[in-house]
Amino acid sequence: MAYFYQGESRTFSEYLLVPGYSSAECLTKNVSLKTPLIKFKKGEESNINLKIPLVSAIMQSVSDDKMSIALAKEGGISFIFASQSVKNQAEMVKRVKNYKAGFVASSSNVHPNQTLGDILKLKAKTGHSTVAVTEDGTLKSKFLGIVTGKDYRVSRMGSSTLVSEFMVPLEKLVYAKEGVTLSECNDMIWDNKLNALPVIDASGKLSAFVFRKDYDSNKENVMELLDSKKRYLVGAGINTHDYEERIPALVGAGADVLCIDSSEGYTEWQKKVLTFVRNKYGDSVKIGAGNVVCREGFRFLAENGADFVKVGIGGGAICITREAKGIGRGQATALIEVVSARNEYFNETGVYIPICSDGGIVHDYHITIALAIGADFCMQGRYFARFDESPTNRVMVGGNYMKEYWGEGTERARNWQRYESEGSLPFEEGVDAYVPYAGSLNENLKITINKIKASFCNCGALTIPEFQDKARLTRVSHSSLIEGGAHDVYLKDTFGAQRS
Ligand code: MZP
Repeated sequence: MAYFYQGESRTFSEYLLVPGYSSAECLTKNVSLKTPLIKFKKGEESNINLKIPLVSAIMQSVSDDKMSIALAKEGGISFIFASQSVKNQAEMVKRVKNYKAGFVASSSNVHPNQTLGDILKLKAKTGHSTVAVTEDGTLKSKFLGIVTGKDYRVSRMGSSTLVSEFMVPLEKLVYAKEGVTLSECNDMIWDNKLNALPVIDASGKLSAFVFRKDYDSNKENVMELLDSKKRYLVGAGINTHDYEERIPALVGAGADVLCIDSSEGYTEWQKKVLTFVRNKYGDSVKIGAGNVVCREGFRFLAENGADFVKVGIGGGAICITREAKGIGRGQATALIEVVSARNEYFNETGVYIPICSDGGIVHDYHITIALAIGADFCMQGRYFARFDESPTNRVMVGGNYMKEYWGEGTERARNWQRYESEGSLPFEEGVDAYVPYAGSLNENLKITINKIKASFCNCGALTIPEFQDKARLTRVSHSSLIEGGAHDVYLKDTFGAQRS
């Protein structure tokens, strides 16, 4: 007969924190959200700590090199998506490791025979007002000049006007040569009253722009997550098919940590991947595994050498695994069970394995609830997909800006694959969707982090371990959930900033 779990499968929304005593020291500026990413022994420290308990999801629509850089600047880490060729993924990793703060690779490029109409479309899509003009419209060809908003007047020029007629050519531009330092670039920007300074390599190609608007963020950021050579930390997803080829390429490219990307982690395939890593690299390569939602799944991955374990099946915003296959578990319930298995494992072995709560975060306070339950960090997709830094298009839908967001279990994401022999599943486990565009990661993250810190203060805690020790959680009824939002009033500003 089937086994029946006692109790229902619950989500984060079904819990609230009951505040504890807060001393005068409980101020958000005193809270540290430092948290371990990979396992460590009792009495020791993890070799990799995050400065904020957030990582971005292993998804095409979320984590590329641009997102990785933006998140590492803020103290978190991205896992670059694995649903692409090994070569492309390794190149993304390399771009993060080679990134020099302040030097931005141009992603809005045209050739001189394109038109004003093309520039306007590009601007609407990317939001960029500085466009590079190159011989063939890619960064692989010679840099010829730039177009900015000052170079055209839509009311006076036809949309078929050629870029060559209104671009500012290289000979009229102030530019720097590769090898220049960021502070030299900033001086040139100030001395020449520029908004953007092109940096050109020895063969005449555009290697980067340095922007005036980035000046403040280019100053040293204490939250940056750096390796011993002062390069940003970056993670990379892997799958259980081509790992023998993909892992060496990612390790060679400089990935700091890997993670198996799979909706179901309690499998022989994951054991094979973990065994491969331990046999080939010993403990020098760090790898997370998952996803699991029960104690047995956790044990299995822990005993097979996972450096962290990811929890969550079916809770992602774009996930329909539960509908498609009837497989999954409420995220809060899954986390409660896996955290208790992790704590047991720690008491038995003295090895602490961090838990990542993956998917299903709808409101910022859900992150705090996940941490209170015992997660060490949270992986999010929908949250990050909304920002400028996510890889997807910004599009206008029904008068509002949206960003595209699709699951890894959609045909759209699976199309890259070349495992025809194994065949892709004849049904989808994810949806292709939009999320409301929310602006820059930095601005949104500031608010999220402040909310988490404020909740810590309400509970009298200044660190994650202290919070986990002191947190008191209560279940909420459906009617108390309604009581928790604005109710029985008419809201004045229904068009204000989106709540999260
Ligand atoms: P969310 O933060 O958008 O709610 O969830 C993101 C998580 O959903 C990912 O980290 C991954 O575990 C999961 N995911 C990604 N694609 C699918 C799918 O297509 C999916 N079903 O479930």
